[in-house]
Amino acid sequence: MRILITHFRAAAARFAISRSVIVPMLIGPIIGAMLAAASVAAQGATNVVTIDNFTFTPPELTVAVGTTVKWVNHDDIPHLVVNKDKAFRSKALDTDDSFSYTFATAGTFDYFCALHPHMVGKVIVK
Ligand SMILES: [Cu+2]
Repeated sequence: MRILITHFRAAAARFAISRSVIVPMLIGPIIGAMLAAASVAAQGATNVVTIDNFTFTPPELTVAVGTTVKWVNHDDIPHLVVNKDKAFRSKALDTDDSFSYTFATAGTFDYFCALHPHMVGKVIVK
């Protein structure tokens, strides 16, 4: 009987050790995934160009190659986002419509609104 209890205690001790190793192994990737999701969200927030009162804000945005930029129209009239060199062109964006473009190559991308050509902006991709 004594041998049995000793054996049980040893097994319990092993279980405690293995649990202290396994739990961080399971939680680590979960926390990592949460941090990765948070950093993607933060990056997304900085890559939005808003259209308000016939103005692109920010008028000039610098991003890394591979970044997606999203334009959101907050005006109550339509606007377009058209690259001067025809790399991208949105459809007419109604209120709260958005247009996204992923910049795969470095360069300076000047753009304007096809309906209101005095509205201009620029994305610099490095
Ligand atoms: Cu416009």
